[in-house]
Amino acid sequence: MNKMILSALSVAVLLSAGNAAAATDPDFKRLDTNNDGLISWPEYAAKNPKSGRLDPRRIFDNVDTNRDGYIDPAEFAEMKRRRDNRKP
Ligand SMILES: [Ca+2]
Ligand SMILES: [Ca+2]
Repeated sequence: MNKMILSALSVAVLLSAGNAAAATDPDFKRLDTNNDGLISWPEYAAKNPKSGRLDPRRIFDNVDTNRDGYIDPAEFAEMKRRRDNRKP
């Protein structure tokens, strides 16, 4: 019994450590519609329809730096950091 609680706790700690970067970021949560902690291309595309010159697929691929097909919280935080640095 205690062992089960302990392992559940360590899983929770591991998960929160891995997603610490942006798991609580409301922008990330808005895009992660199924709440699995990753933004998939369909999730991104649903919230970012193609408009004008901006191609959401190119933006998505740009943010997905390790090319696993998902934007994780660290990649999302890095994208926001780069975007904020561009501001004057
Ligand atoms: Ca998701
Ligand atoms: Ca990725």
